[in-house]
Amino acid sequence: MSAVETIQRPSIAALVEGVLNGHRLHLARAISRVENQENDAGELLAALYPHCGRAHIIGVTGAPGTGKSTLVTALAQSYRNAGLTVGIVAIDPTSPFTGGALLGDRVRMRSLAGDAGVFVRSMATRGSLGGLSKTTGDVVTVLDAAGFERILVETVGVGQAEVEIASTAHTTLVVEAPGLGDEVQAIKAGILEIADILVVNKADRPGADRTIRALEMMLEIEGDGARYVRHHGQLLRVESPLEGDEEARWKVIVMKTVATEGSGVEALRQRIDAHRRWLLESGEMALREQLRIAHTLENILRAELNRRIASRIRPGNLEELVERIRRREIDPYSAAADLLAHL
Ligand SMILES: Nc1nc2c(ncn2[C@@H]2O[C@H](COP(=O)(O)OP(=O)(O)OP(=O)(O)O)[C@@H](O)[C@H]2O)c(=O)[nH]1
Ligand SMILES: [Mg+2]
Repeated sequence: MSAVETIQRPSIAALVEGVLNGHRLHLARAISRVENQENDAGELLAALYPHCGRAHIIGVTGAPGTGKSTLVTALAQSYRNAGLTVGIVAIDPTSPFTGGALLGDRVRMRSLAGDAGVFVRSMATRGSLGGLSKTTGDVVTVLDAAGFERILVETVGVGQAEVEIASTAHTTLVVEAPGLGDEVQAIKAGILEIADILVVNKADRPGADRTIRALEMMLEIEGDGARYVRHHGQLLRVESPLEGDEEARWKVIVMKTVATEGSGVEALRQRIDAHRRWLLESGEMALREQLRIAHTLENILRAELNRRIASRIRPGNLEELVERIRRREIDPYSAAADLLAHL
């Protein structure tokens, strides 16, 4: 490798050292390598992983246009004022054909530009079908290793993948806004149950109080104890130590914000911090960590299996197999078993 190539493409060791020492260029490159799923991304992540586990990860999800990016920016500023460093990962749902929202997010987040205590990364969802959850988790791993104390992950709560990402955070905010129709979007999308904190943003808009009342009513109907429903991954089932303990459980409440003006944001940050303290004191943090780890492991296994299966199927072979199944010469179950047997 020539000297120029070495500069353009630092070794894993150099990248790891750069990330751990907070060099932004190395951090950006490490994230790119992870995001593009380059061959040595696994090696890079393995080297960074032992330095992880210090960040508090906050998922922010909700219907399109509820003000998530604005709120994330305002929360980041609030954390900066409190002396904490912040990493931001925004999953950009922009269709591959337009590419517009990325710029919008960047413009809004410009107020944080030039601050060494903040790192913002927008991720395109295109090309990562099925792997979005893994890639996001990997980018969070890099930011965690780099020492960011709070990591905010913005996803649009529309699909299973986005909901999954949000629900693997330590604290999950579900953002709602008035004026998006009569229905409460979070209820419609079925994402209410992943919320640790419900936020009604755009509280300056007409109908805000009605939205708040609707959510509070939902919380009452949903009743107590429902907070534990999500505590099972596919590989792991965990039981909350607080199951059935009314007094000790976390109370989901509805909070009001006007993200554009920053009002209510300070109180929201304090509520997030209260949730973090509750997680630590109640023993729930260990539980969420178990789930996060199980989730990570599942994602890695799935990605690796996919890679191996793809490498077993030579171009043209799949078509041939499909054709044989179509002619009823073989069934898809036996065909899959055959392919897997060769792994
Ligand atoms: N009136 C009012 N407008 C707001 C508030 N928060 C955000 N907005 C505006 O709402 C629009 C959407 O805000 P974003 O922060 O991009 O919303 P988002 O949820 O991130 O949008 P997507 O990522 O596209 O789903 C922007 O024009 C914001 O300026 C608020 O509290 N009040
Ligand atoms: Mg956004």
